Amino acid sequence: MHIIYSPDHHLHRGQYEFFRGELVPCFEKPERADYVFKAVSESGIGAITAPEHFGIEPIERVHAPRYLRFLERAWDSWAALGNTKDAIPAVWPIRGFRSDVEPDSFIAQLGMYSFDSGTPFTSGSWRAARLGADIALTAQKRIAEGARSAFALSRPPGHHAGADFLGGYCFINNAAVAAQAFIDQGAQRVAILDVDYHHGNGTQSIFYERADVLFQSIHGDPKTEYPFYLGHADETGAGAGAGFNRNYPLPAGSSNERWFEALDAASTRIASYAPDALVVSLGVDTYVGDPISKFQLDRPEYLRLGAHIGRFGLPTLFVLEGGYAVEDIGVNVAHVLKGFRDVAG
Ligand code: 6XA
Ligand code: ZN
Repeated sequence: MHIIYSPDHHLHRGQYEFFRGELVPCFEKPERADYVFKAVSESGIGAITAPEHFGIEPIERVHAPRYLRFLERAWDSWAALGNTKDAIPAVWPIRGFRSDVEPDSFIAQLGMYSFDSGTPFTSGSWRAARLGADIALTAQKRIAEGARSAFALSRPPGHHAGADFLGGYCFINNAAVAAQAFIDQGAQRVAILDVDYHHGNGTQSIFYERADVLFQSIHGDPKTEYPFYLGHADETGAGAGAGFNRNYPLPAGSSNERWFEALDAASTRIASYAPDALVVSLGVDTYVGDPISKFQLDRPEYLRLGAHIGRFGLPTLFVLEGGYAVEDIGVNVAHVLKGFRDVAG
């Protein structure tokens, strides 16, 4: 398995996020990827190499250019207002407000391009997010060159980022960028399987009206779990994409048995779709010890998940998403990859 990594994810280091009424140190922190790097290094799952650089074009295939320009300039705009701390939005154009008029104020723009207050933007966020996309694209390239599998070991994560919005610690949707790259290079169908605890609302929204990318997500029921407003079972795609989106919302606290039943249902759909490639949004915040999530997966389940994915027999690109039990996420990710490798070679 090819593993793509750069230590420059450290460029993105948010200080605080709002959590239950107070500012707390960010859950999404550089140590997460450091622990994953350590675990995959020690496991010998595959060679770890640096990303190549692909420019902005493959990112513009899934994100609006004006949103990317906003992100590129965001830190300078924020700093020009005399700010030195992280940029955090505090006002949003909710129903009845106008979002078709681009405001001049950076504060207003930040609210327009965000859906939560939990995603601090720092001086290095744009460079780290770009690097994350390069890591996903390098992993995708390895598979396009014939590799069976690759792992994009990057942060910040991506699956909450939509075509023109950030949130949930995500700025650029790495899984979507990689899936689109497969399509642009000739794939007819790509499946995305999102196993993070949280619904991949950004990925869903990017591909919702398309049949060439099947999106499936197993996650905490959005009636009680973040991101709350998307991820219900009746969201099945629209227009040409009708039938190509499937959500498996599970109650917080669901058993592992129930989680694997959802995985079986998603697997049946993947088999009938017969994709050319599979992208896995690999969050391990499904872990029993995760501080912000409520499923119960543990080491044996991560091995089982990896082996299950290996049995699809597909070219497979793993992209790192969430997981906040910092010292455990490395081992948990390595277990998924080991389980996969034991089956897929
Ligand atoms: C609210 C929780 C954000 C969860 C982000 C995540 N600040 N997404 O792990 O997969
Ligand atoms: Zn998550």
